[in-house]
Amino acid sequence: MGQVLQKISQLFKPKKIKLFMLGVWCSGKTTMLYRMKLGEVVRTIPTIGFNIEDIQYNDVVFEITESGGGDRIYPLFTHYMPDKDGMIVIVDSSDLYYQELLQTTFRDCINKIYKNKKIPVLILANKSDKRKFTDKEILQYIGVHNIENKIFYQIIPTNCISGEGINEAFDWLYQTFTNQ
Ligand SMILES: Nc1nc2c(ncn2[C@@H]2O[C@H](COP(=O)(O)OP(=O)(O)O)[C@@H](O)[C@H]2O)c(=O)[nH]1
Ligand SMILES: [Mg+2]
Repeated sequence: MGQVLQKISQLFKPKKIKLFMLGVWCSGKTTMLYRMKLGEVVRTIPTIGFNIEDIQYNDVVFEITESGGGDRIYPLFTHYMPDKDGMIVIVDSSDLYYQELLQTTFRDCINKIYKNKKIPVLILANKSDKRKFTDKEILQYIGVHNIENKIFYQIIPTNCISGEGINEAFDWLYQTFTNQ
């Protein structure tokens, strides 16, 4: 009986999708995570360690992990990748800094998730209120061309302050992961 009840409750449990949010220092990771979770702008302090939040959207729960810690912690990210379903890459579209670090880390993370099935990657061109770079420049900065055969992606301009693009981002994630 217990097992039957457990199976029934699992049927009604929302599907969980695990995403890792990658972005260099100050691109807006923590602000974005809490904007997505709470619908408001929180004052951030430099993140130490990981922030992990469950965010429900329709009948799906997105578990989003982001991390601070600077360049020394980046190589460690790959250890957290094997159970992830996809990635969010967040970029400050007014300032494309630490390109090499971002490209290397992104490529290493994707290689850890990849299991012969293209990985969904949502690219947030954040700080759209101060945007200076085109989609093409942002894709080059991230190094999408290096791993195009392993991912499929969508780029969406976002602004954490006004909330622009955030519903569109969730819609894309939802459509992508429920149609798989
Ligand atoms: N103008 C503007 N500032 C933003 C936006 N998103 C985040 N910020 C600011 O960027 C700074 C760094 O954000 P934070 O979330 O701490 O970045 P993290 O280091 O990647 O976690 C903070 O001062 C945020 O308020 C945005 O869309 N537009
Ligand atoms: Mg942070």
